[in-house]
Amino acid sequence: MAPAKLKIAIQKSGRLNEDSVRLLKDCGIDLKNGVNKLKTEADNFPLEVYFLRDDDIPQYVEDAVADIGIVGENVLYEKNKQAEIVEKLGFGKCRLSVAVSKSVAYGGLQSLRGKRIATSYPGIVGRFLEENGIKVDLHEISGSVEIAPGIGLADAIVDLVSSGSTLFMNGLIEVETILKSEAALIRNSVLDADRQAILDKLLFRIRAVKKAKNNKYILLNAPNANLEKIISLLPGMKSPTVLPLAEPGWSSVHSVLSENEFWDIIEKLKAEGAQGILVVPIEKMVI
Ligand code: PRT
Ligand code: ZN
Repeated sequence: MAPAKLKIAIQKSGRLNEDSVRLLKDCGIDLKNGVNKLKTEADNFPLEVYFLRDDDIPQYVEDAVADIGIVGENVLYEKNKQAEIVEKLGFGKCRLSVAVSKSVAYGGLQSLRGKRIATSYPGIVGRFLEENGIKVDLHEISGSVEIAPGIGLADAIVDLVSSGSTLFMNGLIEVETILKSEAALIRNSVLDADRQAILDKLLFRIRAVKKAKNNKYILLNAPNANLEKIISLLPGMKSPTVLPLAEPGWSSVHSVLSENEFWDIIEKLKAEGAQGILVVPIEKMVI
């Protein structure tokens, strides 16, 4: 019998395609014959890749046509299929928000009662309004939702927002956030032992790639007199590496810093006399 392969569904083209393919590549997985097909496989990992419309991915994963998939949380929740999130992936970040014309004074959620609301997300929006006990006139439209208020089709819209420039260009302002979303790895709830083992291997790599992206490797020269203070500023994985420099009284210190605390710590290091600070990206990080 041929060895088991894990089947993954990713977006064929669109906002999540490039990052999904890059994630696999960063995990050391090389796809055969490019990506302009319906299906391909990896040369060096037991993975089969299906390229699909994002809207179809939750259904394919529920039906076990694909074992796993990469899709926006917004699509997963809208489709309401039996598929679990295994890992959030940190790209495709956006929010599903209510927006109204900037010329309207917005009086809170209750003011939407009885209003016409246009959206491509009737499932999520319907559930949200029901939970809040608000009845509206919901219009499902499949695209260009942002023009609905301007052409008199709706009083408000619910749409995905990332930079906010689409809303701004259409004279709309964001007034409520219903959902925050990012791309997520989803899975069918039942996988046989072989496929589960492949998924575990893939997840191990994905987590190492994610961790590396959020961290930087830092090298600096420190006067020995301030070494203890400088070391105390560095979180490191265990403790920093300290090596003597050729110049007496100085040491070279190496450590790992997370992106979030980066600028804050650099400033403090400089204040303690650190010099020649180098910050370099990390490709993979396994701890
Ligand atoms: O063809 P297929 O069906 O596969 O793709 P699609 O056209 O349905 O989806 P696509 O490629 O546009 O988006 C895929 C996923 O990217 C979405 O499901 C979200 O999870 C995520 N994502 C992240 C976004 C955005 N950011 C986003 N800004 N999806 C859409 N937008 C649109 C939004 O609808 C609005 O029109 O961008 C506009 C707003 O952007 P800003 O930057 O002007 O605010
Ligand atoms: Zn779609």
